[in-house]
Amino acid sequence: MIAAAESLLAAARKGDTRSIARLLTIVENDEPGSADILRALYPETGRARIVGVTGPPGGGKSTLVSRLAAAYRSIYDRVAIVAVDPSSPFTGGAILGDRIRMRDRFLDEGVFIRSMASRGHAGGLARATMRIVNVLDALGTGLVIVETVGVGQEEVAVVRVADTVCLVTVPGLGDDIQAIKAGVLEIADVLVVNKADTPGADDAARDLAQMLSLGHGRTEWKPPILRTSAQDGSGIDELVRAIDAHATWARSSGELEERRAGAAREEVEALLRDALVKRLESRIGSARVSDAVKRVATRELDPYRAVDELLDT
Ligand SMILES: Nc1nc2c(ncn2[C@@H]2O[C@H](COP(=O)(O)OP(=O)(O)OP(=O)(O)O)[C@@H](O)[C@H]2O)c(=O)[nH]1
Ligand SMILES: [Mg+2]
Repeated sequence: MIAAAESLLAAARKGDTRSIARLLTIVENDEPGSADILRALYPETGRARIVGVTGPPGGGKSTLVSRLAAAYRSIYDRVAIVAVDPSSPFTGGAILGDRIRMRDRFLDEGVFIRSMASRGHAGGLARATMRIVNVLDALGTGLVIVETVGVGQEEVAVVRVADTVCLVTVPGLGDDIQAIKAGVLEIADVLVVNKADTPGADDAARDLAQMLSLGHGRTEWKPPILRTSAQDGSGIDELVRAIDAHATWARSSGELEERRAGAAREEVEALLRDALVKRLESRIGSARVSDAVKRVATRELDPYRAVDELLDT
């Protein structure tokens, strides 16, 4: 391992927040040294619980996540929040402001907050998130809560790595609630109607129950539907109990093992693909690859033939 990464790791293990932040930046962006760091830490991963929180923008996810983190601090010495912010970390002033407010309101030094940009990660957002979670896990974080906006495929992929996925909706979405249906409802283990202090929470819960009844559960787990107000804190204890109940079920049913095996397979296959492409390109020669790409672009060659020809060399 390069010396800089080694000393960073040593400082991070002692709990130095700046070193932890730097370490996370290296693995998030897959900078030089990233693979070495993850290699060194991997044997110590797999201990942290991972809870995913997703849902439409502005639904109160960050507020709810802060409440959850505060509640779980009675069990875990260290809790981390990893928030995938749709805006850039440099322009996301409002979000950062929110987070500082929340830290003041609910959180103590035992909670580590990390924001990630939602774009620009080599190999995808879900893998970058998983690298961050692994580092936090190895550094002794008992629980990592991952927050993403549940809109795109990539965001859904992010929370799929969680042991328990919470889908947060709000009253008054009306027909818009259909928008969250695709992909997200299928992976939700716990459904939350947040802002239950505002009108329409019963309707929202009923709509969710109806949507659930249409789907065919992949497992025998029946996602409970809870009402919370992250603002005043009501329903948070029940939510914690529901998340814990799912975690207990996931452990005993083999679901947890299956999810973790799925994540491990995806990571190994992704690395294998990267390595194979690199190795093949260097064997074939990048000039030949570029030439084939050019001929595909000008319709002289179809992409299937191009690959056949390149592999034949
Ligand atoms: N009335 C009410 N307002 C809430 C509740 N929870 C959050 N809010 C407010 O809703 C707004 C959005 O809250 P956030 O926690 O930032 O929501 P978010 O889902 O994280 O938002 P994005 O990350 O931007 O998608 C804030 O003004 C919160 O104060 C709640 O339970 N009731
Ligand atoms: Mg948020």
